[in-house]
Amino acid sequence: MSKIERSMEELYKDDPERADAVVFGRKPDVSRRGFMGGAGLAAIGATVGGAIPFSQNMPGGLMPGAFAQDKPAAPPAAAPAAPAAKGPIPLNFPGKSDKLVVLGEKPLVAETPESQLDDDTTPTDKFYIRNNGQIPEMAKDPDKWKITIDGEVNNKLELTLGELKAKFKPVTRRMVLECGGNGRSFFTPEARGNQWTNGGVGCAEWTGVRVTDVLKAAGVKPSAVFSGHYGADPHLSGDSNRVALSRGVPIKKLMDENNLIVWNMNGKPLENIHGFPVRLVIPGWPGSVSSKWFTRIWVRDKVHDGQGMGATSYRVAIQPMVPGGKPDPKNFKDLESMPVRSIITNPADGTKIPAGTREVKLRGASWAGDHEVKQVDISTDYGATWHRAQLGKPKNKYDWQRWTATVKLPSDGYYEIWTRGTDSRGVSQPFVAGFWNPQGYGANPMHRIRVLVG
Ligand SMILES: Nc1nc2c(c(=O)[nH]1)N[C@H]1C(S)=C(S)[C@@H](COP(=O)(O)O)O[C@H]1N2
Ligand SMILES: [Mo]
Repeated sequence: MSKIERSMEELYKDDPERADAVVFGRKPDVSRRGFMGGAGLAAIGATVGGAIPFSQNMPGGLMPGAFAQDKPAAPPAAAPAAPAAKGPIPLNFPGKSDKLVVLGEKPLVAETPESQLDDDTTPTDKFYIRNNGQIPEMAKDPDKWKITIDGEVNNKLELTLGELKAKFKPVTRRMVLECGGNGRSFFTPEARGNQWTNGGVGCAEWTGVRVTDVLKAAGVKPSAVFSGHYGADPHLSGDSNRVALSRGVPIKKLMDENNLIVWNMNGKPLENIHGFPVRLVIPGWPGSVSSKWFTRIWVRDKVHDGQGMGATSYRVAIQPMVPGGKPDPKNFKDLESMPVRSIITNPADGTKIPAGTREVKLRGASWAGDHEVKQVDISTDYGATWHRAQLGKPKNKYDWQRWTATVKLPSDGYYEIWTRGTDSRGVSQPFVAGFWNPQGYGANPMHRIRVLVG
């Protein structure tokens, strides 16, 4: 134990920002973005050091999370070849909020900052975007859109969306959709892929028909093992022989009655960017199985081998591997249920609160893949003590759970407020992102915000 502790202390002395990244899963460049602007430890001490009420609980030499709002960078159009833009890039896309942050432009990927996830139901303009291929042109005649269910079924189905709507009973469910890579930026060393913080998630009202009802009409054969899902978006290269994304799930998960084929999101036809005219919503598992611009479920007699299956895609290590190490291809399994996560949605990170304030009301959300969230706990003293939040019930299975809490702050000063969710099995969010894997799945460390009183 002392060996690791000593070296961590040394790291704090030599490179506090880096050490902070190791302990809290925060990237050094993210820390630098805030009010410290890259200033050294001495300046930090002078600015907030004396005013950190729980500083005795901070790991030795900890750099407080940099304070104040991140300064938005210029939108991409105004900064053509700017190397490594400083600060988040606001999204500029029709129908979407400019509070979303661009993580990638080709393909287009944007996340929702935690403080923009403060609604019970995520408004469509604030819902994150994740594409793997090109964005297809908007379908002209949605009711003629073709959907195929084939493979290990007794009756191959070829339906139009119009027929699907007429033949099966529609249901509406509020359910979380979350990218498999959500939380990836908290891994050290950096894992390959879009650097999501906690914002690859949203919880919308989805209207559509049950996948199980449609599968019953097709008659699934006993030989069925897995599904393969397809959408109409062209591959990024434009090569028509290649598929942008085609993932699937074991038959047991496919048969979950919560899986929907949806055409409405929040009571309106799907936006094109979210899969118009029809998409799958397979809740609880990586968002990549929820095909947008949905065209086909191929029921298979073996594990699906489409684009995004196998190797290290959407897969985690079976035996823990050395962070940054070389992956052994045999040591991977598919990421199935997403892990428990809780976020503080109000106040926003970096909020300044008037001097003399001794109580802060918090709001947040939590969810846990296939599981329910059992409790959410809050700490204002770097994890020394915890306070139970009031946790709401999900509206239906796979809804997220909103929570509220009131925390007392003993004096003015700099605080960090941490939230930790625990699922129905008793599994909690860890302090740091563990179980590193090359493409960065499953990182769910506690969410941490910074507030300054006075
Ligand atoms: N056809 C198609 N479906 C897709 C994708 C895609 O690239 N193509 N991306 C998937 C991934 S990785 C995620 S996380 C979700 C994102 O859905 P959203 O963009 O509506 O938020 O859609 C999934 N469905
Ligand atoms: Mo995703």
